[in-house]
Amino acid sequence: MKIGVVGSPNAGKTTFLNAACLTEAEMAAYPFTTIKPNRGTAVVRAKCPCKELGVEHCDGKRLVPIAMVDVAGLVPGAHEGKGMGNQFLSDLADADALIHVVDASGRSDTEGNPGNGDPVKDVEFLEDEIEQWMLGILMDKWDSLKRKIEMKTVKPWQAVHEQLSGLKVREEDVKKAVKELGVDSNATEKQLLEVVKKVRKPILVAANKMDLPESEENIKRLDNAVACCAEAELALRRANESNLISYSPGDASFDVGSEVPEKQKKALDFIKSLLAKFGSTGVQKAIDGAAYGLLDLIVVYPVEDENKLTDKKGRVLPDAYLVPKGSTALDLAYRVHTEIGEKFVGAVDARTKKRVGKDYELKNGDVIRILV
Ligand SMILES: Nc1nc2c(ncn2[C@@H]2O[C@H](COP(=O)(O)OP(=O)(O)OP(=O)(O)O)[C@@H](O)[C@H]2O)c(=O)[nH]1
Ligand SMILES: [Mg+2]
Repeated sequence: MKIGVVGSPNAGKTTFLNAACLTEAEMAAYPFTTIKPNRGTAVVRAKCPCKELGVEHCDGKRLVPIAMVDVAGLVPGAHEGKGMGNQFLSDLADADALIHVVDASGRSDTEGNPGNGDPVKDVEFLEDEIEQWMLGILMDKWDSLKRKIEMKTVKPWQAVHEQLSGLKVREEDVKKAVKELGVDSNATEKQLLEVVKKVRKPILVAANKMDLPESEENIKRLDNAVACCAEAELALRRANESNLISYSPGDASFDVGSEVPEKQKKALDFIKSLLAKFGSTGVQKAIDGAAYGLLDLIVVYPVEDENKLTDKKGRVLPDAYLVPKGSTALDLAYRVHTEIGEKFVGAVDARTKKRVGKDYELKNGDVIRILV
């Protein structure tokens, strides 16, 4: 599973990635600082089953890894090559969901230069860019796909899925959209755009720079956006790494140690007041929202000993995997390793100690031993 971080130049995308992944990618107060994508591993919060099952692992707050990629800023017309252009959209191809980092202060224009921006318009144009980019990929091959449909070598939904499969669209979504919209070989570009709108990568809006005074009014106009301050999250995560404070991603507060210099204390006090107002920095809330809200993921824990809940080395609940709801025991086996998937003969639910088959549908928090 992978989250793509997108948005206008200078919106704070790389700051968001660095905060989420504790990476050191270059950030700066001018547009197009990022050209090549920055990659990292963020975390999704989950409830660890250790306490419920009476084993020693953690304090019950589990941080499950998820891949993240931050790309060059997108400007209106990016799908036609404007700004840093089209090829940068392809860095998003294998992202399952997108977090759109918007500069909620409106202090930057759509090109990322100082000026008057409108975060609500940013949300609209970005959705449009993503849709036009995907439509372009579909239209590129539509003539040959059309012939295949006419010759009945593929069904219309298969043709659309084949062409968009590199973009992580879901088969069931494509089937549903193509059926609902009655797409066949005579489909118009307009009709295909409607399909793309229904199957495109889901987007969560992170209204960034909430620390700036102009943001407050704008955030009210951004429906369903997560108010966010990437800069504050980055400061807290780094201060926690240096043992200056005690902070866990997504927390509503933090404890300040005695070693903190006076100047830093002031900055931390300001962040504390932001957290009191907004509940958190919003970065973790946005990531959790993408994983659970947009992608409907669940967390499962493979083990090799269903009684001790350990792997071969005796590590308790060593791994946690994010998988789509509806995944089966066999899907999990393949996720652990292709070879484990190929040798799969069954699985054991560690809670009930009952054996389950390949089609067993995993539940959130399941602890599973795979038998090979
Ligand atoms: N006030 C404020 N500034 C922020 C916040 N997040 C990022 N910034 C600032 O915004 C500027 C741009 O940050 P980047 O993370 O480089 O932005 P980007 O979207 O990756 O920019 P490009 O790679 O150029 O597209 C920097 O000066 C950051 O310090 C925030 O939460 N609040
Ligand atoms: Mg950047």
